[in-house]
Amino acid sequence: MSEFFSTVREPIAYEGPESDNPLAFRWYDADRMVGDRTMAEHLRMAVCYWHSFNWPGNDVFGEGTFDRPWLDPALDPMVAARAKMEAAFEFFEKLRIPYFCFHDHDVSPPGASFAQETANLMTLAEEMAGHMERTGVGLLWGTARLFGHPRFMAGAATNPDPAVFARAAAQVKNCLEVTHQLGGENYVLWGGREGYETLLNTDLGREFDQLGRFLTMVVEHKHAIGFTGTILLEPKPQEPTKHQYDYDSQTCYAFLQRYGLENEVKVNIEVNHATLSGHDFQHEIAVAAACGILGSVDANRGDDRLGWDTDQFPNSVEQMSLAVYEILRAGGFSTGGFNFDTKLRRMSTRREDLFHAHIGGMDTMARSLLVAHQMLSDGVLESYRSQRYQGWGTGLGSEILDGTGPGVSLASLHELVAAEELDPQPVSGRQEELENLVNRYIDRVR
Ligand code: XLS
Ligand code: NI
Ligand code: NI
Repeated sequence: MSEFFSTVREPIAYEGPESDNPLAFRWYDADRMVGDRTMAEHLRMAVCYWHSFNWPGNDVFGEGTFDRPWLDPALDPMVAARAKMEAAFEFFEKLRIPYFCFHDHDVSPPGASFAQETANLMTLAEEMAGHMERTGVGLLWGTARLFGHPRFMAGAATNPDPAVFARAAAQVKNCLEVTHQLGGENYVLWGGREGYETLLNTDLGREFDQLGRFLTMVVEHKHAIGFTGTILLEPKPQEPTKHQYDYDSQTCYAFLQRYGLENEVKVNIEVNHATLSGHDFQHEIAVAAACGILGSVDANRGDDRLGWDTDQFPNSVEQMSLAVYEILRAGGFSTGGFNFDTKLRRMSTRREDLFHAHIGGMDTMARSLLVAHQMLSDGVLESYRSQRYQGWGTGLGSEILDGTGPGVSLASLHELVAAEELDPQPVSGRQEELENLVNRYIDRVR
């Protein structure tokens, strides 16, 4: 196919913060060392196939507005999938993004039968391997679309009909194997319809067990085929269902523990899902890190005034810096990365808009990385924090934690308080001072 993004002639280059070229990076300098890794190695950014190439720009009230010729229903589906793939890889290469992510049905038409669906996916995955090899773009993660077809309207693994569970399992087997073949680094399960619309017809306990069983089978198959990537759940509280079981990171952790999967499965945290669940993004990252299940991130942003998943491109360094800080504090990504699970606004109809959107997102992540890394390496927040908890490292604190000495029971603590008339004094949390400190880093980083 001829060039699709013909107004962008060259790969996007780094030109520095003073550049006014809208088609250049001002902060993302892939090979710049930040501590012991390059920016590219820290951020491991990915473009998502679905919003960027498979969505025509429709909404519940209106039709598609975008210029995406391969979405024309009159085209043969395999021809259309190939044209889409060419355009997608042209975009990845020109943007110089190291990774992408996909759902099975983004890259391959389902066809009329399951046999057809499987054959299409295997054929197109092989062609995709060729594009990956040619461009050097890697697969951050694959996932199966278990929420689009009407058969999944009442859930996939949590469907009242076991045949739907079986169909979903078969689809995941295909997609997990393709992800493995393509060298994917993770496999994601977002439970789009694993939840309920009304409790009047729902057996919650049964559905939890079905979901636990499904995930166990996915983990077993991962080991059976030798896939060494990470299996990730993607928490989201609702939308499309009224209530989704993978509500937030802490809920996912409890679920994983209940089914004995907490050492096998991690989470893929999405910014806009975090805010929908009533948390902020930094909170979700910090909880996942504290539970040892921080896997990967879907980078985007919501709208403060809207209660749904608007999937806008991240553009707040202030917000992102704090989240990246939590990620670095936890040791950084291993198999995970930042996937732009983001979509253009429906009026952004120029082909080139996809570049502007991603350049802004990538620059936001890069600048946030610089802020977070500087704060962490200067140790300023960490020294406040360790000072605040220093009592827990020795003496009474460690005796309580170890269950020794006066820390052995409520009764022994009662004795201690009575004998010594313990009367600890409140200590300032210094929140505003710390907030000002963070702002100084945001202002100064270069
Ligand atoms: C939807 C989810 C979805 C997953 C992949 O809200 O973010 O896009 O990331 O299935
Ligand atoms: Ni997502
Ligand atoms: Ni989402």
